[in-house]
Amino acid sequence: MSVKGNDKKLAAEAATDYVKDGMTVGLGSGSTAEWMLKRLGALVKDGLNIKGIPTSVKTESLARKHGIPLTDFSKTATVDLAIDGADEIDGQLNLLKGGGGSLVREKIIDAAAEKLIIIADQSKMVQQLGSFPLPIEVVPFGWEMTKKQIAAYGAEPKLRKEENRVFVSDNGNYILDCSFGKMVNPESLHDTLKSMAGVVETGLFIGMTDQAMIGQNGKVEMIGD
Ligand code: ABF
Repeated sequence: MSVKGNDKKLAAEAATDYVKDGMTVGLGSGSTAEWMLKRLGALVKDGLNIKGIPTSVKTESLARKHGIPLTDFSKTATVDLAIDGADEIDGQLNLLKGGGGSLVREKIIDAAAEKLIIIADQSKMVQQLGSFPLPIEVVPFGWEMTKKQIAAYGAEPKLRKEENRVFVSDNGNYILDCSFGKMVNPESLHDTLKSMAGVVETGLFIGMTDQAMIGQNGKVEMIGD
């Protein structure tokens, strides 16, 4: 395994130390979160009593594969802890997420969590968010007009495709990947974008993260309290 892969694994496993018996756990998406799912599956086999709420259909099927019991918001109103990945993390633990296309359910679950821990390797840490194109989930109806509004605000939105077909999110929506460049004020950008007709959600997660576990060269740094 490459050091990089090992760093993601180390970060993910460090975060599972915060999972306690009886918790409802928000289960993140992405390759780092997959290490978390694997570890939680092993802990469940050893008797850990938790219920997971998955942030994507893919995470749901991985969680089932690892034997993690699942629940949903019709059965619980509390998420004790969410553990999730990110594409970019700045010094204030603001995040740019959605590279995997799961940003809407991720934000619903991460926002509902009493505590949000982000897991990543050092490559995700940035001074300013925005080098990674910002994923924005939009309603398919009139997406061309939504794209036009966003373009007028200074980004070249690209409709996300997968194997030459338009990518459709777990919620039946489209995703526009928007290169705004380095963001001076990500919170204000999010607010402006969110107010546009047709925008469902942006991949900017501002002020939501309690802690980050960052793997680097075989060690894990914990940021936040
Ligand atoms: C997910 O983690 C997404 O928001 C983001 O795109 C992804 C990062 O993936 P990885 O852990 O594979 O780098 O939460």
